[in-house]
Amino acid sequence: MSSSRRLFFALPLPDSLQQQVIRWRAGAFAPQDGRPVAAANLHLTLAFLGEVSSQKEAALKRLAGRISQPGFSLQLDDLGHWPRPGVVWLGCKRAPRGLLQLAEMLRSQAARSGCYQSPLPFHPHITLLRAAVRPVALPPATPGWSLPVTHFSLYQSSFDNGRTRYHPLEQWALS
Ligand code: 2AM
Repeated sequence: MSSSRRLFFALPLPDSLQQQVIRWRAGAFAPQDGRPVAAANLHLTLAFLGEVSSQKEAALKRLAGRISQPGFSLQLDDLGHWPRPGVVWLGCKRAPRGLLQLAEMLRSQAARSGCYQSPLPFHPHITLLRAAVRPVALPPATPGWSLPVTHFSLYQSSFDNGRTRYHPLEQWALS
């Protein structure tokens, strides 16, 4: 019987940006606003795959390796709160074409490989706080970081000892 893992494709944040984001977040939100996502878990999801068999994982990795597109940069200049899933997020006011193209390619490869894809439009975001179900006073602006995107990664999501961890499994360069 083949094992399966919970997987998603995402953009990682460089360590320096992770640290900048968590320092800013500590001053921008109150403890009761929500549960901060660990620095190492900050990412921008491109395509959520769900539970994937090892055979399907191998096929999705082969398809990801065939993606050929240039890198791009992303202005992290937007903030929002979705009370229903309880998420406070950092995103971009205008998603660059390269980001939309990459997410669309990975999502359509996933759908064709039998991974359910939400019919909701892709809304690129980095989750900052979870369990944010009550109203949150959002800061008026972000510090205006720019994320240089030179590669994308496949992550495994696991839950051990009461903690969610995202392990990067493989990455592919954009060139
Ligand atoms: P979230 O941060 O908005 O919760 C790993 O769980 C990543 O996949 C998270 O970025 C999460 O988005 C996203 N994710 C989890 N379940 C998902 C689903 N059913 N559809 C789309 N994205 C999902």
